[in-house]
Amino acid sequence: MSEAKRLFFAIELPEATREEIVRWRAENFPQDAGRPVAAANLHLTLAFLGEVSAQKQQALETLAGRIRQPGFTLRLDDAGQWLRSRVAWLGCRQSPRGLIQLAEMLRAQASRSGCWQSPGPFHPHVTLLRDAGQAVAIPPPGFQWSFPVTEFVLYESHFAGGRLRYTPVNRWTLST
Ligand code: 3AM
Repeated sequence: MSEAKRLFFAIELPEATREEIVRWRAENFPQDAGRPVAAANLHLTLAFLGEVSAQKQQALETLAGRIRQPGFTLRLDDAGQWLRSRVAWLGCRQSPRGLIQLAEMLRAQASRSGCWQSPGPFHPHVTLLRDAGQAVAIPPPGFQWSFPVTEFVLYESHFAGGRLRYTPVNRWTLST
């Protein structure tokens, strides 16, 4: 029997955007503010699934493939910190309807399939720093990254070579 995998659905950020964000982060957050998330790992989580068996993964992928909705534009123009979870993040001042709809759909499918259920409402964000246990100065407004979201991705989270890696295992196009 194959081992369970730690999985989550997310939106992938374009590589150029990830690189720009990393540069901006280095210029705008003090080095001791927290542990920076690697550029390759910057993403926006839609639904965390926890440890999932191969059989359940197959069922979730089938359900994900049934989602029919148009793409949307994501504009990352907000930043903040959650002290309780010790993260600093990027987000949207106004979340697109399509983003909320997609996350809601995936979370409901996961919950119906008996996966781990995310507590509370969906707070769309891209984690920038972890272990940010002390209040950090949030960069002033004026930054913005905008990009079209035309697909969503199923990622596996795993440790390899002493590092946390997020590997895409499947992706689905958003279309009407
Ligand atoms: O990108 P963020 O940080 O929002 O925090 C984890 C990361 O989301 C989250 O899943 C994403 C990929 O690991 N995550 C990890 N464990 C979690 C849990 N038990 C979790 N989200 C909710 N509950």
